[in-house]
Amino acid sequence: MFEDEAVSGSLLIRGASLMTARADPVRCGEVLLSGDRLAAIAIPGHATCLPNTESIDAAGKVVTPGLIDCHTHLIFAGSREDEFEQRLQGATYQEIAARGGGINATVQRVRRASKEELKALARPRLERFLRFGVTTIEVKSGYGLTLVDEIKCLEAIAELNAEGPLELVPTFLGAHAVPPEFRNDRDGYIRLLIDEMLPEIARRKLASYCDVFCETGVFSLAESERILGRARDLGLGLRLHADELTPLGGAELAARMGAASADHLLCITDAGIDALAASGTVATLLPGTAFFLGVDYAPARKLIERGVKVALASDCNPGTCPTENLPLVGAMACTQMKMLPAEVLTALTLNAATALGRADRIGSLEVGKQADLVIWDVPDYRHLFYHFGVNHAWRVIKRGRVVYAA
Ligand code: IZC
Ligand code: ZN
Repeated sequence: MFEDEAVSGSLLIRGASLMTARADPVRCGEVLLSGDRLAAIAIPGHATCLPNTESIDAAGKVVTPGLIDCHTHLIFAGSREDEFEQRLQGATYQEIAARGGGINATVQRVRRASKEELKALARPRLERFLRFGVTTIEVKSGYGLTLVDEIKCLEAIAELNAEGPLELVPTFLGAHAVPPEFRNDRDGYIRLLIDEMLPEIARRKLASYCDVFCETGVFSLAESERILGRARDLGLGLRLHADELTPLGGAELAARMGAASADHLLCITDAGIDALAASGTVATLLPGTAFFLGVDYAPARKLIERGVKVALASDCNPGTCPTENLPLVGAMACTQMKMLPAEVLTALTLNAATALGRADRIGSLEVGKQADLVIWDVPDYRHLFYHFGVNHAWRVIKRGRVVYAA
């Protein structure tokens, strides 16, 4: 996709402010990459003498871990600007879905698309993510809703992951909606999910996680529990679209089932917050969606103050958040949810890595971790969210290689 500046060997980044996501900012440090790993950090004047070390002068710039987007619906066909306009005129997301629009409108398009077409549609989206400093991205299926079409989407994710440079984490979201052919037999669709789709997808190792859209009119709390229980028995990790539009108790369910993440939480109750605080489940907030739907934001401050680990993600999808601009989502988290810039950066890196079960390998600048990082052309990390809506990424480095240069 881009010219490699460093194919292997060592790379030294000099003179930048470092935001490690683990410790306080380092004003002027150095980062040494060796192969695909971080070999040393913040040792000015030390590593420069290593032989065969290429170096990048990043004076006056900021280095952070590569951003991680832990909630996207990247595999889709078509677009839904008609619904966007209808919502501006007063229709709600649920009303549009009830008349056959919404998720099922995208399902019709995805079923007609081939795997190659889906991959071709996804590549420019991935490239936009990369240019905004995103180096790992969770991707859900969920617009196929038949065994064949869900496998087509999950295989597209696996093949895009193999192409690189972005790392993709696959999630099976067959429980995204009840497809039209099961409108009068929703239990039949749930049995299809549990008896056929989940076992086959687990057998083929096509998904790391199973997710469910737990929402009034979509999948109930009891249905969500049945589906997630089966997924857990098959060895999949769990995530949940929880308390997005109505307070159903999804956060409590996610916590009780040991889910990696409970997502959205616009309508989370105090009991839900307590349940998340008492569990290891990450709260993944998606302020771009609240912005795009024009609804109230999730209670980020309350979650943080009660000790819940908060991640932020884009929710990139054609219905409720068509964007790849993850730093802009971070700016929304600041201005609309009063998260501080440092909290936002942690939410977009280390906490997102935790939400994807990969915090041992990615999400912070630590010796031994994978060398995924971004050099931003800003004088201070707060500019990432303060000077909002534009792209500050100057170099994006994945597994030790420069994969994007501004
Ligand atoms: O296509 O509307 N909320 N899933 C759950 C979505 C939004 C995506 C869509
Ligand atoms: Zn979603």
